Amino acid sequence: MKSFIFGLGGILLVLLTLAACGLSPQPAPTAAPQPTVPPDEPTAAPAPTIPFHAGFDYDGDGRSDAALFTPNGWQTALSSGAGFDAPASGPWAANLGMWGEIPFAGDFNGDGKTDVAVLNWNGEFWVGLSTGSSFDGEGSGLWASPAGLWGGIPLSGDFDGDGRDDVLVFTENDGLRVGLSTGTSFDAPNSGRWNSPAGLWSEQPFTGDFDGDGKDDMAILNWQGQVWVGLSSGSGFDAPGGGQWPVREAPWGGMPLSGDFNGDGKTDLAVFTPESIWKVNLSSGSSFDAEGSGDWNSAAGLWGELPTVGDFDGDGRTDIAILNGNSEWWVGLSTGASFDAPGSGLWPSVAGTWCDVPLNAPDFWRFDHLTPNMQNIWEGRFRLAGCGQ
Ligand SMILES: [Ca+2]
Ligand SMILES: [Ca+2]
Ligand SMILES: [Ca+2]
Ligand SMILES: [Ca+2]
Repeated sequence: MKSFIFGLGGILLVLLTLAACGLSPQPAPTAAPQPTVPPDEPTAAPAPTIPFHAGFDYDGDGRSDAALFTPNGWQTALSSGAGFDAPASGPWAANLGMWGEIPFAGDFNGDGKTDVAVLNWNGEFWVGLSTGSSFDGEGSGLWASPAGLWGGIPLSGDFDGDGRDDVLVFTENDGLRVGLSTGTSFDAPNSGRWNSPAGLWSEQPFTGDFDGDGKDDMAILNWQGQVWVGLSSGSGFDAPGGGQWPVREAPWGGMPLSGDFNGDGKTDLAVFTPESIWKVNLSSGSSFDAEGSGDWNSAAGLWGELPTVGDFDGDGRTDIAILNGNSEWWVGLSTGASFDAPGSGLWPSVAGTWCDVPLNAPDFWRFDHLTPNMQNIWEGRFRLAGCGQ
């Protein structure tokens, strides 16, 4: 018995020895360790404040999109975060807008989806409410208002801070006319002429919540490179704190674009210059020279192309996008200190061709001195050089 056990032990010993020598079948080699994959970046927290212009978010998903007024109707280029080709991009049905009328955008009924409107030759406002896939939502149509005047420049903003964007018409001889939205018209109480320390015809107007109090304000850039601000009280642009604000650098001849480029809740001013430089003037609430102001690097933008703004990646900071003569969209995503965050560059798109009018921009169209290849001559209609208009 003992010898049998020893015999078994010997056999086992031999087998173990053989195994150790690699003569018995080996288990499959373990796969080489994989390079460590960093976990996905956490999704950026939503912006803490309601963005100016409701962020130009036509489908209401939290990322800004582009909308275009074209001779053949309305188009949207919806952001997916990496392209302007999200589903539902392309032509959107609407019952407003003759080519030659003046388009603008805002969330006029305050439902979180940005709408479109036109000011027509009769001084009427026609509104197309977004359904998320068209501009013919219930309530669309002619909106009554005391503010309309053909020849004026319509700008939008939530001037009384009730969550619905209103219209401001900047006129040559009739001051600033405001139409406050009721959700179905632009004639809420306090609509009419609003006083302001800012705003002479021939200057460049823009809007935004410059002091971050929840009511959108208006401002102008003048030929001296000065910026004058009219802060909204809810019934005028003459609240305390308005007047000339110090500015870092806002050269006349550039294009002023407003947005919250550093995401602090106060609307800032960027001026895109003929040298293709983005001069960013950050609002402190009482000036446009807060820390971080200066020339921002950008992955996008040559002078002569059509600059627009929006928070295209939905991180709370306003970005820039440019539609160029090849009908390409180039995007510069804000880092808070530059427009070249990862993801910037050429974005695929299903809409936006040269000569379309992109809406995400203040009015710079009427100025005919801007550039030889994009003459924005104001003769009652838009004119883009080479567009046969
Ligand atoms: Ca809306
Ligand atoms: Ca409002
Ligand atoms: Ca304000
Ligand atoms: Ca800001």
